[in-house]
Amino acid sequence: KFKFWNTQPVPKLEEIVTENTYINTSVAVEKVQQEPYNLPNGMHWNEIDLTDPGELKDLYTFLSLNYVEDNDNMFRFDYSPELLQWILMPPGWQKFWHLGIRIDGSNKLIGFLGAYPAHIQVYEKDVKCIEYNFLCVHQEFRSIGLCPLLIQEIIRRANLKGIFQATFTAGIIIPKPIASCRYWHRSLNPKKLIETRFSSLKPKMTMEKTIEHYNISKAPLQNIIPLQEIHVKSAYKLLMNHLKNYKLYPLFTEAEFKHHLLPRKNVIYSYVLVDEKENVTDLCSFYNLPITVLNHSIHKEIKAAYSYYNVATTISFKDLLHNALIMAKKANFDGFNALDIMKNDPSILKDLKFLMADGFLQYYLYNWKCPDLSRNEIGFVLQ
Ligand code: JJ1
Repeated sequence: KFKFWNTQPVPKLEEIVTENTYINTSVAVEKVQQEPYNLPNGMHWNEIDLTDPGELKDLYTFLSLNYVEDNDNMFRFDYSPELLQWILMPPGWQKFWHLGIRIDGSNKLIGFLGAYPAHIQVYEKDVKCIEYNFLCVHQEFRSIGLCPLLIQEIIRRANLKGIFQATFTAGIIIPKPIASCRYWHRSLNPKKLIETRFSSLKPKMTMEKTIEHYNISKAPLQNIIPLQEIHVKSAYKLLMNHLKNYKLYPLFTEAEFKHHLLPRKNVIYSYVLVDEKENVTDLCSFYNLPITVLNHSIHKEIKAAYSYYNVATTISFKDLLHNALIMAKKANFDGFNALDIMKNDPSILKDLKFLMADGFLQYYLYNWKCPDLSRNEIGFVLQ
């Protein structure tokens, strides 16, 4: 078990870590392996140019057919092209880290791993990382060792740029998670979610009663408005100040904050409350991650919102999240998903009619070890 991971600078699953430090020391860039890893015959490495509409579409299609599914293979993530650009092209992105594997001749894309820079705080230390995401191998090319090659090649490419740590999340357990979280789900369009079997009718509940149960007011509780350029300085301060409460959080620059939080149509939705001096006092946000419904005659897609960064100071956290649900309903989302991290307490989620979902999310660091974190010590959301 874990034949590949046992060779990597990560703690063993059963290891109890007490220090917060690197595993392998950093090396001079000249000492890093200069040649790419060898791929099986008939395949080659290819950097994908996400500024090229054709290449973006190619990656989108590949992921929409081959990326993560739920444990019953009923649903698959459907990251849109705009969503992929938002995630894979933050400040400091480079094409060198948008790594594809293609078949010689046909040029068919059969593997991908994307990375981008991420500066994170881990306990008392700040760590320069790459964040990697969208590890995906075509369904017909699985179990021939392409995942280890993608990971090693992206790490080599990080090392070549002087970065020796990485962070990522996954639904599965490998050596060794630093934290383990759960997905929770709030129905906004219960009829459609039940018809697709994303959720189910509770015993003794009728469809009408269920629709009534999940009914949500159309008007926000407070005067909440979309985050705009003029709010950036103040909202940035609010978020960074709040994140200091956690043991793992991103150290965004103001430019990164703008990239991640300013609203983008069909991608990222952010709202704020402001005081009389236009200072941002509260912030909530969620992103749009559609889900493909596999093998269904009527419904093809679920429009799902995923909770992002939320900070409440003048209203309760529960009211803030309630406002987020109202704004998501207004924007026609079918459901709202949240991890039980940060202030997303199970008790608050239950009050807002969330149900615990069946998915887990594990947080990982590469070439770093630190004591385990509990869910409410995590202040970091990876899309
Ligand atoms: O969406 C997910 N699960 C759905 C139901 C799926 C149907 C059964 N497998 C869900 N719905 C809520 C109610 C549900 C009804 C049936 C019984 C349980 C409750 O929970 C899950 C999230 O919970 N999604 C996944 O499993 C996708 C993978 C999650 C890992 C993500 C990896 C991220 C990649 C790196 O960034």
